[in-house]
Amino acid sequence: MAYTQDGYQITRHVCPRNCYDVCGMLAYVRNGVLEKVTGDPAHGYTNGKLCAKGQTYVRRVYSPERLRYPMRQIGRGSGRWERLTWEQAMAIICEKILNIKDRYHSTLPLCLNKYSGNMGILHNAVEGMFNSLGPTTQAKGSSCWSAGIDAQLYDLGRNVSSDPKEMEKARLIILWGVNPAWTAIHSLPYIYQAQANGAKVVVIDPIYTQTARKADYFVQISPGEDGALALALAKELYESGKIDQNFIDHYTLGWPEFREYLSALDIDYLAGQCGQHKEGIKELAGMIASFSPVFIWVGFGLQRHVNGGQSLRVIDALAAMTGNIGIVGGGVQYAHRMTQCFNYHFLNSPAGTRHINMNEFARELGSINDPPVKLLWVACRNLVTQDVASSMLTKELDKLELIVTVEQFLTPTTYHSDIVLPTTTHFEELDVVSSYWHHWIGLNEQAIPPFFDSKSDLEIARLLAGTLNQYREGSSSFPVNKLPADFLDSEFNEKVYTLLGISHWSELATGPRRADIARTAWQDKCFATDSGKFEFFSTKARDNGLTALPEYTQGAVPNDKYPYWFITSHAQQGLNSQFQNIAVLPNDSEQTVFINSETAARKGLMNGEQIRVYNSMGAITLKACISQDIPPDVLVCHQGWRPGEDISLNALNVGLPTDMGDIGTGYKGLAFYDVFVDFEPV
Ligand SMILES: Nc1nc2c(c(=O)[nH]1)N[C@H]1C(S)=C(S)[C@@H](COP(=O)(O)OP(=O)(O)OC[C@H]3O[C@@H](n4cnc5c(=O)[nH]c(N)nc54)[C@H](O)[C@@H]3O)O[C@H]1N2
Ligand SMILES: Nc1nc2c(c(=O)[nH]1)N[C@H]1C(S)=C(S)[C@@H](COP(=O)(O)OP(=O)(O)OC[C@H]3O[C@@H](n4cnc5c(=O)[nH]c(N)nc54)[C@H](O)[C@@H]3O)O[C@H]1N2
Ligand code: SF4
Ligand SMILES: [Mo]
Repeated sequence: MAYTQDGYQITRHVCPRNCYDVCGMLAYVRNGVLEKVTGDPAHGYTNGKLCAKGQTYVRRVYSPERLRYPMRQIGRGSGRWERLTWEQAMAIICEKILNIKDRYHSTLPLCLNKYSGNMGILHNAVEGMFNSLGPTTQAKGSSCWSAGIDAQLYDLGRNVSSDPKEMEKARLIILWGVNPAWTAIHSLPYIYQAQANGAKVVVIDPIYTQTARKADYFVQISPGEDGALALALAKELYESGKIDQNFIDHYTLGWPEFREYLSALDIDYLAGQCGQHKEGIKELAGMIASFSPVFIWVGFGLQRHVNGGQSLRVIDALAAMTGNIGIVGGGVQYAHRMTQCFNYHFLNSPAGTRHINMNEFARELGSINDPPVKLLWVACRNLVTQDVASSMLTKELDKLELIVTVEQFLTPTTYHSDIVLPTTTHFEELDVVSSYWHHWIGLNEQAIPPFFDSKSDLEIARLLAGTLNQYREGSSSFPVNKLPADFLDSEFNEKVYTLLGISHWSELATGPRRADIARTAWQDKCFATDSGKFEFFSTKARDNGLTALPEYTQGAVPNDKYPYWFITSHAQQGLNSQFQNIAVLPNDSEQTVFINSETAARKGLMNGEQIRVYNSMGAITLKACISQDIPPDVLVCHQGWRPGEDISLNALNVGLPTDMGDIGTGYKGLAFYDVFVDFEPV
């Protein structure tokens, strides 16, 4: 476990944020105080490095703004917080739970909304706690990756991806709707290595991003039109005979139908739709044909559109017809779920549990009855900044009888809550975290005692269950006497141990382990679809109301009234709504909207002026930054939350669903970037 060196106690950790990188880290503790945090050189993907956010962890742990005690707000939104003991907080919550049960003869009015603030497996204790009460109401689905997950389930049958290090062996890397220079920086060394080996890098994005600046070619695509571009490329390759007939014949299903579909397409039309010249398409097609292996990394940004799933299906098809799937250094990489093989005991919800779509949360709260939701528990979730339709959401929240939020900071969500419970960081609790991008799994040991009165989500679950049972025996079946280590024992199984090559999870204290899964996805060409082939033609998709073939589906487009896209992609110095409240990070001190220089000139707008951005959902005021990186019909803001700022970018977002998502995540995803606005100088 922990070892000592130069007077420090050193423990191992992994960053548990919802981040591609899930970095390995070492914590240096002296006299019970966390003094520094470094990257863990034993982590084979992050290799001892951390991003700027990771470097601020000591400040985050000891931030003066960190919550220390349970608190009650005297009047929601008043900002008048009263300190409570855990006993008092539990008494208020337990009395309310029992009162609601008595009034409704049901536990369904108790609702949980938990998401991705901490991705460690023991944080599922929150669901476990809820499941132990009886059938409750639980927000399910994902606001992040659903459309892309389903697209690859239709085409390939399972969510598998190659080891990111495979990029080094590519000859052409296409970074398609992904911005790793900000969102996955530890993948950059692999991209640089590929470039050093002679590979070319293409970035396809509506924005000239930091990633695009590192590329050899940049394709500035119209938002939501990746399907048009991929089909135009596919048609061009097919017509020039640059396809891999051997791969098609042996490993795919439905090529004749897809070929016929391609024949009927018009490249000029498709080029126009995605904002490209035909010559550019020919050039890129030529590169795909001559630079195998082609490694295509499709990001989450690409699929945050109403047709996002179709776009990814077409990209899969493009890779398959050119034989770029299942080869070393090639493939279409999106995200994997290969290390999600723990027991997940906490997630077994009892019969009668009412699952609601987390992407329709405000509407669901407003419409479900019989019985209605009365109590909301929020954990690992900054609902008010991260969820859509913010105004509708806060109106619905205001109708609830009790809102409990488990947090580290006073976020906009706590502003709408009655009780706030302070929670620990990953230096103060035991846990295990895996990644959806690289293949490593690591341990969070407990380095320091909990900050003031804070408790982990697991400890809070134990406490709540125990207190409820004291109030009324049999209220909760949560195993209150089990310790965190016992819970880890029951989450691990032989499959995980074999994957990691260890016999007990505590061995992870000597270093994270790479799961023993194929470095090259689909190298055996045994696909997990019903046919066992790569499916150009998917009966499953057709049965689910979609087109069987990956077809061109036009996306949502701006209109005369709201002529600009409003794209709110992920920030460099934030991780969703986290970190930007830690005031040491260099940029983004104020929410800024980036605007094309010609558009700004047309509107008589000067750099740094305040503008009002609005649509039928509402209006927000933001500082304008004039930029050459943004197309004329797009406004860009980077999502996040800074204390003292009363801005929710999602106030303008009605929350259109994506085309896919229900198979892999239970519900369709969110077309976060199909938002249309107009603006005016203030
Ligand atoms: N406009 C816009 N909105 C978006 C997106 C976008 O691109 N644009 N992206 C969407 C995507 S991809 C995602 S994944 C979601 C993410 O949405 P969330 O999952 O809500 O994201 P976070 O901001 O990472 O975390 C929420 C809160 O968890 C808290 N937290 C951290 N650790 C713990 C813990 O151990 N226990 C508890 N109880 N709380 C903890 C943090 O302080 C933070 O306030 O946002 C979505 N929202
Ligand atoms: N620094 C940092 N790192 C993060 C996060 C963070 O908030 N900050 N969040 C984490 C999480 S939860 C997630 S989901 C990932 C997200 O990370 P990414 O997968 O990189 O996704 P996004 O930032 O949503 O979008 C990536 C790019 O897609 C572009 N894009 C938007 N629409 C389109 C389109 O129609 N076509 C194409 N081709 N491109 C388009 C955007 O302009 C953006 O540059 O990052 C994770 N890592
Ligand atoms: S936020 Fe992402 S890149 Fe930064 S330390 Fe955490 S896992 Fe690593
Ligand atoms: Mo996400």
